[in-house]
Amino acid sequence: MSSRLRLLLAAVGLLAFVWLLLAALDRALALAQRFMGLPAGMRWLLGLVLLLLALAGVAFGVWWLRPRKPRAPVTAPDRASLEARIEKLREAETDVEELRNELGELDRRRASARMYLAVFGEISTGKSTLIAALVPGATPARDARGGTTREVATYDTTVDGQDWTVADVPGSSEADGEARERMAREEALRAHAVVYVCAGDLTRTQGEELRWLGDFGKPLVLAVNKADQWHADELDRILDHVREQAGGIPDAVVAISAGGEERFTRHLADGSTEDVTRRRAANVRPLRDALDRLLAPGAAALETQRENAVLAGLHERTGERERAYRDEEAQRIVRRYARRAIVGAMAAVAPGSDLVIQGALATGMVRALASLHDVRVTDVEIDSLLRQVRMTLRTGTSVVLAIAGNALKAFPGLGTLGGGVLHAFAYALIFDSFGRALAATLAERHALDQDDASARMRELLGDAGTARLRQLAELTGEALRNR
Ligand SMILES: Nc1nc2c(ncn2[C@@H]2O[C@H](COP(=O)(O)OP(=O)(O)OP(=O)(O)O)[C@@H](O)[C@H]2O)c(=O)[nH]1
Ligand SMILES: [Mg+2]
Repeated sequence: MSSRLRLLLAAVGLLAFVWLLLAALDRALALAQRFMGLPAGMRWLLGLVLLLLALAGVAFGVWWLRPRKPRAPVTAPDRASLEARIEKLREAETDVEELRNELGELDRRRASARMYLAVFGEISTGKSTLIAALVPGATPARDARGGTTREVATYDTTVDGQDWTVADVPGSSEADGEARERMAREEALRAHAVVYVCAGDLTRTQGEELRWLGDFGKPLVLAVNKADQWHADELDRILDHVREQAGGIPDAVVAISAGGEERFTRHLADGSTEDVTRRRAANVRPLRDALDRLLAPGAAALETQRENAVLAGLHERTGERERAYRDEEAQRIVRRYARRAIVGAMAAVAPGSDLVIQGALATGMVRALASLHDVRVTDVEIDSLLRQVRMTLRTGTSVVLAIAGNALKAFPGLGTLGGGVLHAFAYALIFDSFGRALAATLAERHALDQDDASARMRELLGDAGTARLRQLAELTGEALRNR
């Protein structure tokens, strides 16, 4: 663009701005004049309203710009309640060995009075190399291929009179590494402090992992490794960016060079070549300093956060077991009641009559499922739920009977069982759909949400996959033969 054109544009812009300014001034003056023309009472009222609006605006600004509190650390349930839950699972013959071992490890580490440090991060970021530099004398497995550290390996050492155990945990974010990643995370929870190693800008997964670690509130250092790869100004830029990405979650962000070995091919004077392995110079001083500062309170002082993190992790894992146990138990309950409904149907149903859900059985199933999920239900609630279920059935009878009819054709063995099988199968489908629907509602909402249960039931009644129909056909056949 020529300078003349630019000058012209600037002049036009300036004129437009001045014109706008004058127009705004004119408008303000006109408003002021009208304001002054108002009766005194109105003037006061309007003035008050304007003042209130201005105050509200200021208050909103202050609230918006308030300093944000850092996220509160994850809260864990107390140990006694966790132990009680684990004991309950054990009584239900669930394998809880792993959970109890974790509690044992918690105590063992507390009693040892050692400082536990976990080195955590994605594959090949240099964790094993870093430990070798940080804990002289240790020789962890190192390799240029991703995923060399398969198991949690620990190294004992003494730093300034304090006994340390450093854990080298398997690299996360590796294909097929889900179990390994879980192991890594569990080890990170067991440590007093965590060093998160990366080798450049953080990826989204790394950012998430860092946030997850940060939520436990234990000392956390983000170490940007392989600093030797960059020039000083480039490193500064990367560090700034990583700090920004980390968003204040780690207690410190440091650049280090763990060292490691590099291989290259040397060309000799006689024209031949040889492969040479050379150690890179290591510099982990900034990490050492950060750790000295963060771990200064000592293992005992950092024990509360460590215990909190372990218990929070255990709470998650126990919850998973509880859910799995409840799912299985709910299936058993539904099957038991479906079987009873089949037998009951054969005894009571006059062919051609409506499908009326058997009240006592249905009530029994609702109670059993609610009690499994620790949800209290009253008789009134159960009655109301059953009323809604009956209504759903009234409109769905033909669908259910059609499905049952098709099932009789698809599984010819059922036909040999005599009359009434159609209804028996229909009841199997009804109880199975009702039971599954209710179990899902209870598991998800921890309440007897009757609308949700009915909606799920309608869906399950109309859409019974082949596998489910086969199961129900088998159940019907079995129940009728053993009658
Ligand atoms: N340039 C450079 N390379 C490094 C540095 N530290 C480690 N490396 C190299 O990075 C590669 C991976 O190092 P490891 O220590 O095995 O990485 P890791 O994180 O333990 O890997 P996994 O156990 O597989 O997750 C090796 O080739 C190291 O030589 C460093 O400071 N600078
Ligand atoms: Mg490793």
